Amino acid sequence: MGHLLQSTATLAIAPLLATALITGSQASAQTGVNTTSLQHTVVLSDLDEPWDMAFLDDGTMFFTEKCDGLSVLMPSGEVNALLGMSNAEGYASSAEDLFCDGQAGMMGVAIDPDFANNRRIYVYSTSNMVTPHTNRLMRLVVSEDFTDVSDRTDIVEDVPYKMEATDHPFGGTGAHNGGRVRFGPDGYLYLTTGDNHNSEIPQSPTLMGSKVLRIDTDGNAAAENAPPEGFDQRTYTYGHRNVQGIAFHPETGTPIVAEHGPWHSDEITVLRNGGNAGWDPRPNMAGRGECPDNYCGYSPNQMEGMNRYERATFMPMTDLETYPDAMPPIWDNNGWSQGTSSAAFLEGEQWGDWDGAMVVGIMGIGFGGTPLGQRIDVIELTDEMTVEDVTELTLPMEPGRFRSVVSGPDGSLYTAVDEGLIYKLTPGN
Ligand SMILES: [Ca+2]
Repeated sequence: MGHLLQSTATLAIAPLLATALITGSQASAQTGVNTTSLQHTVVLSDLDEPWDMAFLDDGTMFFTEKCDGLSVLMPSGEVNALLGMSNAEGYASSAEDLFCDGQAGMMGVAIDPDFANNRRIYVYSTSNMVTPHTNRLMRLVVSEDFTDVSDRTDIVEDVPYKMEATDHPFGGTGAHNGGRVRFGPDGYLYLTTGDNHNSEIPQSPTLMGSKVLRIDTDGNAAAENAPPEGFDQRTYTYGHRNVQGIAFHPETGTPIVAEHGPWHSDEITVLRNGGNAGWDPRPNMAGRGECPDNYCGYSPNQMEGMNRYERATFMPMTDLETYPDAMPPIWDNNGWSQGTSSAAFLEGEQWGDWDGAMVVGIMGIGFGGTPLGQRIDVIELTDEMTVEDVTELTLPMEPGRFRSVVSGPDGSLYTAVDEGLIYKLTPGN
C-alpha cells in the first residue's frame, strides 16, 4: 500500500508541516473575511487522486482515493487503510470487483447521520461484478476501532458505466459517472450520476445515469420523490450531464448541484423534486443532425469557428426550447466549461460575510500547457436562490484540480486536488 504508507509517514510530521506551511497572510482592516486572510495546512499528501472526504464531529476524516480505496484519518494523525480496490495492497479488507478506469473508480463517501449507533458509511465505486460493469453505492459498517469495514451491502447496483470507447474528445471508457453522495437534511441519501457519453441516458426514465437519486439507507426510493410517470421512483431529478457536486442550502435545505459543461456552460442548478435538468445530446434534437456514436455532447467543439455562445445554442446544457419546464441554471461560469466538480456551503462566524455562502471547486482545463481556471469560487446567493455575487478565493497555496470541497466540523474548508493533496483552509490571520 505504498501510497498509504507514505500518507502515514506524512501524517507523522504533519504538526510541524502545519506550522511551516502557513503562508503569510495580510491583516485586513475590513470587518469579516476577505480574500487575503486565508491560511492553509496540508492535511495529507502523496495520495493517489483523492476524490472525496466525510467527517465525524471529532475530526475523524474518511477519504477515498480513486484507484486505491477507502481510508480514514484519525484525530491522532494515524491513517487506517480500510477497503482496498483490486490491485491495491495494505488494506484491512479488499474488494476485487472494484476497479478504476479513466474517470471511474472509487468516488463519493458519506457518513450515516446515526453513525454513533450503526457505524454505517456509504461509498460509491465502479465495479466489474457484472457485465456490463456498473457504478454502485455500497453500505459498509466500520469497526469500533476504525481499522476495518465489514457487512458490505450494495444498496444501488445499477448506475451505468461506459464500457466502450467512443469517437469523441475524452472518448475513453469509464467516462461521466457523476459520483458525489451526500445526506440531505431530510435524512435521505442523494447520489449524483453521469451520462456515460450515451445520449439515451439523460432523458431515460429507467437508466440511472444523468440523475440525482434520492433514496433511503437501504437503497429504496424516497417516498416523496416525484419524477414523471413511468420513471424509476429513485429519481429526484434527471436530464443532467455529469454532476460531481451537490450541497444543501444551510437555511432552506434545498439541494443545489454543480455539473460539468461540454466545452461551454458549467452549471449550478437549484433542484426541484422531479425536475428535468434539460440535457439531451441525442442526434436530431434541437435542430442538430447526426453525431459520432450517436452522441452530440461534444459536437460543437468539432465544428470549426464556433464560440462558446454558439456552442451553447447548438448543444445546450439546458434545452429550454425542447423542455420549457426544465430547471434553468442559476450560474453558467460565464459560458465556460472548466470542470465544476464539487460544492459545499461555508458555515461559521469566522467566515464573516461568507457565512452561509456556497463554494465551488473548479478543476480547470488545459492541454499541454498551464491549466486555466483552477480555483475555488465563493458564490453568494439571494433569498430567492439567485446568484448575488461571485468571488474567486485568493488561495494561500498553489491551485490544483479541486476535485472536492467539504466543510469540516471545525468550520474549516477542506479541499482535495487530483495532484494528491488534501488541504485545510481556515480564515483569519
Ligand atoms: Ca442543465
